[in-house]
Amino acid sequence: DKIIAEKEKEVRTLKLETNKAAPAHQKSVVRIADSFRSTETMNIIAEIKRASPSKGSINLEVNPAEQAKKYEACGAGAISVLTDKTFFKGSMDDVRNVREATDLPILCKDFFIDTVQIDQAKAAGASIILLIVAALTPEKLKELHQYATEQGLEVLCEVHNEDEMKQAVTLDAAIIGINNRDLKTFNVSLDTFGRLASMVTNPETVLISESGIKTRSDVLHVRNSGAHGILVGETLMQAEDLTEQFQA
Ligand code: IGP
Repeated sequence: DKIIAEKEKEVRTLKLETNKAAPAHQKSVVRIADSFRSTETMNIIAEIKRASPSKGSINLEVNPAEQAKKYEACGAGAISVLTDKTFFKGSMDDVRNVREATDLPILCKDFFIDTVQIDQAKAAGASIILLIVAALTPEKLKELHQYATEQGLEVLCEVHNEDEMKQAVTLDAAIIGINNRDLKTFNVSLDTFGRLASMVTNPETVLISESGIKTRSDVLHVRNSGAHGILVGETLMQAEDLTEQFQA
């Protein structure tokens, strides 16, 4: 709730600044709803995350463009960039810098509550936005989902319990992210993934397991429950040897 209050302030400022928005990026980028479904191996969305409310500082010195290039070289299928400033110390400039550095799909990870933020993400070069079901009313969720889709963006629809999953299924979201971390308590349980994944009936839906993934056995665990992809932040931001970490 604190996060949403902060976002509302931010959106008010953004609306005043929209005329300054840069023209949209022209790179054509693969759609993960297609690319993730057609691969046998696990798809990795590698995240640029400087800090978080649960962990504090994770890696404040990171150069997002360099980090994205390393992720790409290691075989990441997409890059996630946390742009929230207040709680995660990111910015929309991070997306712009990563877009210069790679042609991979970019997920702009923020708390989206207004279409003006979607315009901004697109202009910065993102191809996917995050919609957190827990942070939106059903009407808002539908409105933002439709708007982003019309703008040619993909939507990662994030859920972490049964009620939220029902909403994502009703929306017929093409990509559903199951967050293993409860955003209120910060508790992580990888079993959340399998429990909620079993509620999805459309075989075309791409399922992403998000948060708290650290080891090879974690990856196998969610893979066996049907994950097409994983979203990994902290483990990759703190890895001594990224190549080794990706192979694990
Ligand atoms: C990555 P981790 O535990 O690998 O650093 O988690 C990602 O799932 C996490 O950053 C995340 C997130 C979010 C952050 C998932 N959903 C919503 C902020 C808001």
